[in-house]
Amino acid sequence: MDGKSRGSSDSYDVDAIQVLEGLEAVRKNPAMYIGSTDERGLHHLIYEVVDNSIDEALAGYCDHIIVTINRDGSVTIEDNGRGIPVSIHKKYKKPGVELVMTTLHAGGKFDKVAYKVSGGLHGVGVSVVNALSRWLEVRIKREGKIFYQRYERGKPTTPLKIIGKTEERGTIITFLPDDEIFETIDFDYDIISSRLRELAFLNAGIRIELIDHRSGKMDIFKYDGGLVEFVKYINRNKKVLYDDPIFIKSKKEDVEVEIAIQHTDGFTENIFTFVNNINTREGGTHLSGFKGALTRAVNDYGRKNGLFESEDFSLSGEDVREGLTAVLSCKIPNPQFEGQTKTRLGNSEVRGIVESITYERLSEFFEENPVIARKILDKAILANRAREAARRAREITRRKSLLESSSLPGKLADCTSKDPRMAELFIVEGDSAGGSAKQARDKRFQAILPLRGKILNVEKARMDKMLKNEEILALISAIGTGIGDDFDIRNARYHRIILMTDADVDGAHIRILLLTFFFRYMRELIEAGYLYIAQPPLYKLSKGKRVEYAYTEKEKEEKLKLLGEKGVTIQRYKGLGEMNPEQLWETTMNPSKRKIIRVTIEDAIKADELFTILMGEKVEPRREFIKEHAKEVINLDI
Ligand code: 0RA
Repeated sequence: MDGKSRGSSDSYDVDAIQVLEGLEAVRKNPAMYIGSTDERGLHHLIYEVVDNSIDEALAGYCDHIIVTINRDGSVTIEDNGRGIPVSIHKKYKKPGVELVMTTLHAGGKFDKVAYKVSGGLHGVGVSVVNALSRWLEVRIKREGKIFYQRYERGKPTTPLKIIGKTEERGTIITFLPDDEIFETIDFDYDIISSRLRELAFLNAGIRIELIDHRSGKMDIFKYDGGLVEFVKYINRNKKVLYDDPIFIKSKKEDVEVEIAIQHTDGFTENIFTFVNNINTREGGTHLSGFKGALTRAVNDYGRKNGLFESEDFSLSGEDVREGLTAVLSCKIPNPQFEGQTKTRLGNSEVRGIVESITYERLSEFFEENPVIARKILDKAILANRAREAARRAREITRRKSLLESSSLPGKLADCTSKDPRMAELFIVEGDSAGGSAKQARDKRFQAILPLRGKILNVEKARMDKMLKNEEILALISAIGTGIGDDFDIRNARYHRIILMTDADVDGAHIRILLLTFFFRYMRELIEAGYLYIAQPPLYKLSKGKRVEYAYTEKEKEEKLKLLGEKGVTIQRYKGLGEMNPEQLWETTMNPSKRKIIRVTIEDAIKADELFTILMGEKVEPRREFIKEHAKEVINLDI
């Protein structure tokens, strides 16, 4: 059937068919619209609706958003914006809201081209949420009335009705995700709350509430200080060089730039960048503009004020960024997202804009705040010296390892395969578990590196000191990528690096420590998705000859019922050492049966935060943390 050849009189029918096909396409290939149908995709449904409310807020019409998880598992998003239009569209002869709900990117603000970001959607429109919901109800407060319409799997089941009167304005959308589409429809409070907190930081003044009627939990996020409060929050457990973050806000050629900067006394660089509220994890032109300007402004100030020892001395970007926490947020009209996860900003015009705004404002700030400028310069000069020392130390270790015929550590039991795509490295805590793992493994593609003793306290150590630690050296040379300036992902000897630690406090501790190490010194490895955590079982249940393993408390209860409760022996595994090699293989190492969890940058950030609390200089947060988490630390899900 060729719709275009028809007369204009029945164009309505043609449109209706197209509309239908539009949403059918979403249901047929949901991943194309929301990235995936796993937990991540599920949560994107909420973000998509919330993004529309945030757009209303940015346009100046809305300052309050409430997200409610209802007892039946549905979610309600309410805002006090203008409300989705309800008047009948001249061409389509339907209320605006019905078009918005049933057409892919229909209507005024939905005309903007959809762009996909890291495994998810943004700006694809609420119609996608509608298409992927078992049911969806929309209520609109507008023109003195309350309007209502219901849909099931994207199709209207009622017309738009007036159900009451009100003087308020706003939109209330409630939906239940379709369990035929999603692997799980169980919303996770913590996942939602951290994104909403982030949105509240990024959009100063908007009040965002989260209420969970399943558990009674709730949170209210409202940050009048915006990015300044964001940076303070990130640094809340760190020692800072100056109390108030430096704040820059400016606009040039339709590009809005906001930056908050604060240095800590630590050694790591923590720059978070966002474009239109999307985390640009892979960086891009805005980030490189910012970095360039920061280096230039600090060097210019140092030179002008005679802080450098010689004429030709200059600080590197890394020197200037040591201990830096910064959040950079840009709002731009036509973002181009590139890179593997579509989270790198490609717009070339943005580099110069961010660079000139940062340089001007920062230079101005340094002139007006010489005490803070001096602190930043002293820190960078110190970093420069340490880096020089580290470089010399590295030269020595490099030469030393060249002298030794093979640079692979002695305790590494390597695999036969030399193809990194196939090869796996298990990092195992302790020699006895290491021994079991060596017997258990499939030698063809599984390598084992046992780590002994308390690994170096990375927080208090500098790069040069760290390189002398035997455990860390073994780890670095086994992985093959090098660290810091030398890091090159192409030299990774394994594309799966699996942390296998005990399910007890020490195990959790070592896991946090290793995650922190990877986060700080081999971050790209995490970003490439090479780092995993093994999931050893918590329990072994046996009855006669039947043996079942349980990986969670819930699973233990289920399997207990399955085996018939009576006469079941339950063994709780506290350490990997309690399993014999066969059991270790069956439950934890065998690729066709095991469950391993890929570490995300978010996990690593969480670990880094925990690490700072557990091992950092400040005593009070650590005491608080241990008091609060004494029990759960054993089962930390990171
Ligand atoms: C289309 C046009 C206008 C607003 C919206 C959609 C809108 C959508 C959502 C989704 C959740 N909350 C929302 N709030 C508004 C512009 C309305 C106007 O011009 O009055």
